[in-house]
Amino acid sequence: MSDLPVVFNEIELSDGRKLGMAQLNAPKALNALSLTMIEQLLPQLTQWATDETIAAVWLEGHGDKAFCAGGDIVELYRSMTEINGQGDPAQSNPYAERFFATEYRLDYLIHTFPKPFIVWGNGIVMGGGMGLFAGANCRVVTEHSRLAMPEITIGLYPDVGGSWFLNRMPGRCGLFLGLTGAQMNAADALFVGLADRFIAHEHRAAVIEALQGLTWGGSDAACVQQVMRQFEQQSHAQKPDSTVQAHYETIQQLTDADSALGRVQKITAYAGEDPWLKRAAETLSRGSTTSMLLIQAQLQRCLHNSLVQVFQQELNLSIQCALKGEFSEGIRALLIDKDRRPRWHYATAEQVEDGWIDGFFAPLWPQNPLSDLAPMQVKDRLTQHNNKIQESTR
Ligand code: QUE
Repeated sequence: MSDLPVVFNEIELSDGRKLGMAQLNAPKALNALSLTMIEQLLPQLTQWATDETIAAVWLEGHGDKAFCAGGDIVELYRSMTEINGQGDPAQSNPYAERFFATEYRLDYLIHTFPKPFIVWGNGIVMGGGMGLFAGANCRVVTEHSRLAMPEITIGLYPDVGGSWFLNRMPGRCGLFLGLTGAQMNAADALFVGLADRFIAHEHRAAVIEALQGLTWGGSDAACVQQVMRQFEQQSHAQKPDSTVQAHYETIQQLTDADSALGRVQKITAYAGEDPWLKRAAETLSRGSTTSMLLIQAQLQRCLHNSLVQVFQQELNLSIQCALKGEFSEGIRALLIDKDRRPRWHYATAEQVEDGWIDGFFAPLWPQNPLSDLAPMQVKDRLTQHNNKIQESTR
């Protein structure tokens, strides 16, 4: 097996074109996204996007445990402490800027990818992994899928497009999932619109073979869907029930309050016996008091923003989080010292001052580093289209 952090392959299809395959290859770290992985993925996926010999892309993780469990936050911790940490609060963090800006560029490319983009979301799909998953146009979940945005635990907020996709879930499910880091299964992901197909994991190799053997013609997207539909139909028996759907009314009640603080109080006061809701309430109550309010402010601010604006705003907010100390304290407690006793900036959500939260939204740059973000150029799409017509009339 290869030692490269992302393994790329191009496998031949029956019409002479190829399927571009990318495998995250850090199974011991649950395929957590490192800057190296991001910087390999971005140029290769960009090339595949315009390469006419590539019909579709397949993204997966090595091993059975995880597609991708998050970002390489230990390396971010180093950038926040060893380099900047002594003395005055840091004014900038070039490593974090490079990490988040490139990660969001990659996430955005997947959201706007001009051909079928299949993500095999088996096992853990969390944080940074959700960023790679949520934007794809063919998102597969399996009986092992566990999806979550658990950033409240580490003093961050649901980034990687979370400010976009949480706002697009039924009712206040996105707010609840973002505040509590609650885990979703495959059926939950389908219910909240985060996944497109349920396919049992045992079919993975057969799905790839079916794509290889497929008689491609007409729309590539429709060809891919035909294969996916066929395997989804064979997987029905293994599909779990949706926990989120079962608790929908409770989620609506627990999040129905007049203020951000009121919603935190209502969820954490949950006194029922359901283990999933109990765990959600506990994760929130132990989470960063700053994140509790930051998450709600961010979702509100992003409600009517474009996807480009959302990634630009997330970049600003993530770097502010990297500068203000709550994020590094969360990583320290969870992954560095492993004492699981973070000393949050404020002991309770009631004590958090408005000015502290407002400060996270202060623009860091006269021009956002993602100000050039745009879908693939119209002329590139036109070139693709014309090549296709030429080919079909040949
Ligand atoms: C909350 C989080 C993260 C987390 C745990 C939480 C997160 C993240 C990781 C993670 C996972 C696997 C790794 C790694 C980090 O864990 O964002 O280095 O190998 O990336 O409770 O937000």
